[in-house]
Amino acid sequence: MIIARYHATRRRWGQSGLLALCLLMLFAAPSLGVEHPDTASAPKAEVRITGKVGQPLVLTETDIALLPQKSIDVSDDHGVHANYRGVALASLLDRAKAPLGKDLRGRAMRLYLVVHAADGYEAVFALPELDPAFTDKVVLLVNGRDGHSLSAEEGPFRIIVPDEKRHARWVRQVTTLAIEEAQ
Ligand SMILES: Nc1nc2c(c(=O)[nH]1)N[C@H]1C(S)=C(S)[C@@H](COP(=O)(O)O)O[C@H]1N2
Ligand SMILES: [Mo]
Repeated sequence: MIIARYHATRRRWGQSGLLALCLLMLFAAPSLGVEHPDTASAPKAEVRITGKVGQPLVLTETDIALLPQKSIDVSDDHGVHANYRGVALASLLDRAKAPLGKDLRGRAMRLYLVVHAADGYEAVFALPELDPAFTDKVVLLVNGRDGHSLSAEEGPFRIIVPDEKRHARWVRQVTTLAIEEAQ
């Protein structure tokens, strides 16, 4: 008698457990999926360093936060004051083992950096423009403006070239830093 009731209870629980699982799969699973429609269209907060470097990297905002942080006051392309926060491009290239300092000579002088953006925009820097052994000017990869993350149009990452009169190399929506070699 007791055993029969036990089996009945177990069966009931077994059935409702199965029902709960089906409902979970039906309603919860799509939102647990890897590619949620909202996040799939948003640009990924990571930067790739590829090409002729010793150590190609994919860096997240967390990785970048571990590098020495710099902040700079500039006027944007509309004459509006902005305080940008980020890291020197040189420290990113150094982490990816690009030739800098004493190693930036000989064949390495044919190397250049192509900054790629999500909209297909590209801009080039020669490595000596970025290397503290060559220049005191600091080109930055920033992910903060006036204490906030960058807007979707501007970020998540942007290049800032503080002393450049035109802003054509202030690349928005940076996705990849590629080291290429002149032929
Ligand atoms: N990804 C991307 N970055 C870009 C551009 C672009 O078309 N795409 N235009 C550049 C030019 S020519 C200028 S003058 C500045 C303008 O900066 P703003 O969009 O913040 O005003 O962005 C630069 N960065
Ligand atoms: Mo421009």
